[in-house]
Amino acid sequence: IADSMRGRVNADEGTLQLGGLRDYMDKLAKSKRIIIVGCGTSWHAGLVAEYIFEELARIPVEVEYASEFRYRNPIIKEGDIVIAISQSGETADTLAAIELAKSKGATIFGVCNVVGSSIARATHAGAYTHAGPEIGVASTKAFTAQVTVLTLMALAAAQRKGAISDTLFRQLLAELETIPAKVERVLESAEKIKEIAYIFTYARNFIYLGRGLNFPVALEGALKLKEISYIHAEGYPAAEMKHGPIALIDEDMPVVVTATQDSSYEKVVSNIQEVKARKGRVIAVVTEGDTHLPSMVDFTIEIPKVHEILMPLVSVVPLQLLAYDIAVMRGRNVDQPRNLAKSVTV
Ligand code: F1P
Repeated sequence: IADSMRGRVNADEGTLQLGGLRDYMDKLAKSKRIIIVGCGTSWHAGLVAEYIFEELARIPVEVEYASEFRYRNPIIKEGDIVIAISQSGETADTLAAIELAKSKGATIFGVCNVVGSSIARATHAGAYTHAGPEIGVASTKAFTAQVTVLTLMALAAAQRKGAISDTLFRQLLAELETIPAKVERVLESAEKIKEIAYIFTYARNFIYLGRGLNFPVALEGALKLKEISYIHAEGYPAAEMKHGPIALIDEDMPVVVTATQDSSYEKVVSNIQEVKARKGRVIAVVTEGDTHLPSMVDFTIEIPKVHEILMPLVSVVPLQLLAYDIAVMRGRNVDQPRNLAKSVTV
């Protein structure tokens, strides 16, 4: 995160500047619609960005799998901005989505990690995440870095169009600086997460739930478990559970719920009650000091209090660790999972 921010943020007379987007900031702030494309983890970062752009900059956002976008005939209007997110910068579906959007006149921004990659070169402008090389195939720090950069983009656009108060703008920028220390605090729970992983090492299925900004985090937690431990896992918005997945819940179903104390806390607590009433085993990610949930659920993992807008940067970490520990305990090669390639170029 620190690397993503370093060099990206230079306060010029109190205005947030993002190097690679300097000449395009007006276009971004004035855009009528943003379309975000990406695959896998990058798509999840896009879903987080949808909440943040709409909340802070009040620009409508659509998020689409690049792998689907390229196979339909999307309606692109003048002034549309397409943001393509890719860790490797080489994903074929994302590259094809860019070419399609470009041919229809959209302005393309890239959020990539690899400097000079094919996607970075195909875009009009962009911001690098500078997260360093991902050692493993499954994206982890790329997610955090992508969300950081997208948050900075949303903040810069919001400030430029006057959609955000100066107080909130400054508060979020200052809080972003505290995220690395908060992530360190989450890592202090590593032993506890390992104990939980041990108990569920041989579970056959998992459900992940979250609301608001924690919904894409639920998707990402489930994807990490699938990718590196090969356990079937599904992520859902917590409120969607009753529309189907609730039928799956019994005493053999671990349910990972991100239940941090934010605007959706009460609702998530009632979703947890629904799971417990059906004997599901709940692992809840909770805010430090929550005295209510520990007595309701089977296991809790505490994370520090974070502004709701920045929550995914912290709440994703225990889910990444849980997936990692389970995969290691199952004897999987976490860096080179079967059937996966670092960049999917076909
Ligand atoms: C997209 C992605 C990753 C995933 C795996 C396969 O890559 O789906 O999210 O973890 O590595 O590719 P990218 O476009 O972000 O490089």
